[in-house]
Amino acid sequence: MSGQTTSVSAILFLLAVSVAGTPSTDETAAIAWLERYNTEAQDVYYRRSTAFWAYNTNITDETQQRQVEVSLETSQFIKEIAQNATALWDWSGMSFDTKRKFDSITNIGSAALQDQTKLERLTNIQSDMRRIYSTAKVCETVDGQENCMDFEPDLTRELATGRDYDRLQFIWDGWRASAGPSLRPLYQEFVSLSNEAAQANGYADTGASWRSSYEVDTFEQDLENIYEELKPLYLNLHAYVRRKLRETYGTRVGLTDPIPAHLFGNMWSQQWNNIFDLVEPYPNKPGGIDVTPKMVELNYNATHMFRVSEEFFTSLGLGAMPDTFWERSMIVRPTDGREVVCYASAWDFSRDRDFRIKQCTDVTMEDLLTVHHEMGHIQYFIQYADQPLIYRGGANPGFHEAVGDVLALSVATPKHLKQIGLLDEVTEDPDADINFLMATALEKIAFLPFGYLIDQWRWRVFDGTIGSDNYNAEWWRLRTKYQGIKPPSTRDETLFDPGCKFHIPNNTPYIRYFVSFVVQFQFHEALCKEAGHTGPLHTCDIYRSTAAGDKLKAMLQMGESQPWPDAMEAITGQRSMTASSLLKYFQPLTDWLKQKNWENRERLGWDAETWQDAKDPATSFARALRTTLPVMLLALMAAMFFRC
Ligand code: BJ2
Ligand code: ZN
Repeated sequence: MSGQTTSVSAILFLLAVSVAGTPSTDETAAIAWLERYNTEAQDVYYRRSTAFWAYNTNITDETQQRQVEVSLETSQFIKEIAQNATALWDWSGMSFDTKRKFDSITNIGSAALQDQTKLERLTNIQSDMRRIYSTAKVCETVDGQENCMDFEPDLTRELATGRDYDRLQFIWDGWRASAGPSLRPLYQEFVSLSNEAAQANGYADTGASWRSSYEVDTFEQDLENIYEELKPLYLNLHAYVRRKLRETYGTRVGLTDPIPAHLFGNMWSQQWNNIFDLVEPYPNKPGGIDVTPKMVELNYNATHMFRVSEEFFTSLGLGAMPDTFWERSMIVRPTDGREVVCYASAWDFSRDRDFRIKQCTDVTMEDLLTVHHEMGHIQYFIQYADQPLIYRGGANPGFHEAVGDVLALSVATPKHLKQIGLLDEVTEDPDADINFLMATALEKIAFLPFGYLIDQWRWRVFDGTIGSDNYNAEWWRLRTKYQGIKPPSTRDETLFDPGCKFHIPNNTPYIRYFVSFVVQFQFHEALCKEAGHTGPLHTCDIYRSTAAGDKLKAMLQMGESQPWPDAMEAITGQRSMTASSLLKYFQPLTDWLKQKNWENRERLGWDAETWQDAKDPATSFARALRTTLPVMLLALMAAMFFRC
């Protein structure tokens, strides 16, 4: 069925129930109309997913063109449905459920752009941004030959394993020089068009429209409160890691300064697990397990990693992957020279239980955890597949992000790794526990300020507080303020460092990950209780607990049909987001870090100005004046005194 036919048929069925121009209040008829919508929309979204998938797994001019065409057809469909819904139905007095459905289909995203040329431009910009990011490479000349490195796996591996300051900086700078500058003008134009669409939808700007998915007026303040609660733990981790990095890299890491951003084993310093070897609390004890060598030794491959993850889900009584998942997913980077969007993602095609993952899987523990993350999305898709299309989504976007991570918290415990053959022995030892918690903190606690700041930047870009002449400066102000890191080289406004993080050119909201990193510990604690776990929270493994599985399933099956506090209550008994489970999980490490930092007389935090002073001529002049002025005055007074 062509897109054109789809939208024409949509209009026809809508007109067929129209009542003399007055919106109807007949709820039974409205429900039948919504059901019809559901069937038609599934087809439309399936076509769209198919075209997007074709592009993401084979970036060419043709697949890009096709993706843009189908996107525009879909927007047309969405717009017509919303217009007709409003013309045909007055749902203000209908039930909660019907109202919720109508509210959802009349909130139409970028399709709200009235001007077709602008909509087409917006769609094209989004494709171009994805393409620029996904095909960017860092090239160097080796023995007279040009060698170009892809982000995955080349740059990722170099950053994860490299320990040479200058080489790491070469990779870090190279990536930003390659992807950033050409994204900048596109992003600027994107912001303006995207805001126009959001405003046509009744929101102040795109950021406001994103925040509305959380259905809480106090959302920003709630997050800020949670962030403040978690900050002391981050500051303690940061100070401890900073001292350890100084032991490795010498005075280039200042003990009261922000840390150079390229030293964390990750392109964005967002998770620091790859430098565990540099910061391990008890190097002669076990606990901080990286099972990568064991995976290699056991000849793991991508399929095996996905099967291990699937088996965890089925052990809880949750769903296995359908055959088509295995047949249609792309779980390794193609070797036939195709350019693909490698960044791991999970896809719901909206029909026929067609769910897929696209991941350029590397045989590492880090990727094993990412496999679980993506499989968590698929499990959510499976569980809410019987909901109407409108309700197939996470209770809020952060819930969707949390599912796979919750399981991964169990998978990464020494007890579990031993059970699945990835670890030879488990030692009961408090020092090993601290090693384990440190490894987990490098992944979970290090992430918190990063997860928080990305959309602080974007929300302010969308509401105009951050203008395009300040994109990079404000990005680094936030990176320094929250993460306590600084760039290893001078940045300016010809560069566009935010664009070098996938979710910016891909236009994926990011606060969902911050929410996820908080709520996943609430879910973990609740499921551990259900599984009858006793002992410290960080030792819990819910493997094979169908009681925990049932609890999780009940929440997943709700999809987006209820406001998220109801879903939260179904699984935890609480109705709000709280940092308490996370803090409980890390309590032993928090105590240890505080003690360690006290012994080292550590100054927590950093001077936020440090790197900016060094590069900004205005502030360096002011600083120079501040330090030299008193000396000059003294000299002047002395000279006058001796003359007299
Ligand atoms: C590795 C992971 C995303 C994810 C991908 C890419 C962007 C959206 C999807 C969506 C899912 C959905 C990712 C993991 C934790 C931190 C963050 C990061 N990839 N996406 N289709 N992560 O969330 O799975 O798959 O249904 O909305 O980006 O920064 O790496
Ligand atoms: Zn995700």
